[in-house]
Amino acid sequence: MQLGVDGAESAPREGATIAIMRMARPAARNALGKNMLQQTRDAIEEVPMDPEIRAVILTSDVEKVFCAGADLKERREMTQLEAGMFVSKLRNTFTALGALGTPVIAAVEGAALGGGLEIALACDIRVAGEKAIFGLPETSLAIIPGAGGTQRLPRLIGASMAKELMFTGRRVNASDALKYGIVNHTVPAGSALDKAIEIANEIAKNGPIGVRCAKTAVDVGMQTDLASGMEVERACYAQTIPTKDRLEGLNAFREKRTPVYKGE
Ligand code: CO8
Repeated sequence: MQLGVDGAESAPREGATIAIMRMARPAARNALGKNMLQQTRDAIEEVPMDPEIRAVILTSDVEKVFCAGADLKERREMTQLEAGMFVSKLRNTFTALGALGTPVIAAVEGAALGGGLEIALACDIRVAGEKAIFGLPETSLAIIPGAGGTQRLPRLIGASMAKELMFTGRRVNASDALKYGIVNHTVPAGSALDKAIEIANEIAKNGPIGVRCAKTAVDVGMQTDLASGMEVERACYAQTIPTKDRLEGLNAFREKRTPVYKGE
């Protein structure tokens, strides 16, 4: 896994950048083994250190595969204790990705299976090339999704279809994934990253504190009842009031110019 920061050509203005995390383990089709998981964790921890990052894109450098899930060969060599610790780290790493303050977009080409779908589910937005394949095949291995799949998929697409996909382990194509609501967009094969960058640039033009607060309001609110969620929204909204960016937005509107948000 490499964390790169996209350069000026795709940044909407000086300062604002988009970080791109690229999974690159072709021999194992990006299967998440111990090393790759640690690298993923390291890349995630780097993101908050750069305040200019306005969006993160998770993608693959391996042709035709996003991520083949947990490394089943390494699993074979693990003791039960090691396997338990590994799954726990997998779960925590995906949660850390989803908990980043900046929006995270998964750009999926090819197979996103098992843990490969679970890491995409931990992202805020998913974009798929039309040859992408999605599935949670864990029950075909006599286990269950253990890195958030049983919780994030039903919240995203509803319990009934999520159960069908988990119970059968069926692999679905990009157009079905769009129909079920697993992905936000399907695009021609090979252009998922371009679409993700386009969305990231749209996000990066907006006030970063506002975007962060919106993410928190949705994520925390989705875990609670409506009345509590409204209180979460109120608290998140209040965080935007004292910011310089809010005044900049109002001034830019009055002066008929594009606002320049600094995250202050
Ligand atoms: N783990 C380890 N190696 C893998 C994995 C994997 N998940 N997936 C593929 N590979 C390896 C293959 O074994 C093969 O290696 P080799 O060349 O040494 O034989 C190489 O990658 C290429 O594989 P293919 O020839 O199959 O490549 P294709 O491009 O034809 O197909 C696919 C790519 C569609 C991704 C296909 O490889 C596939 O279906 N892989 C298995 C997907 C899968 O079932 N993933 C597991 C899901 S379960 C999960 O993620 C949670 C498990 C939790 C376990 C707990 C861990 C501690």
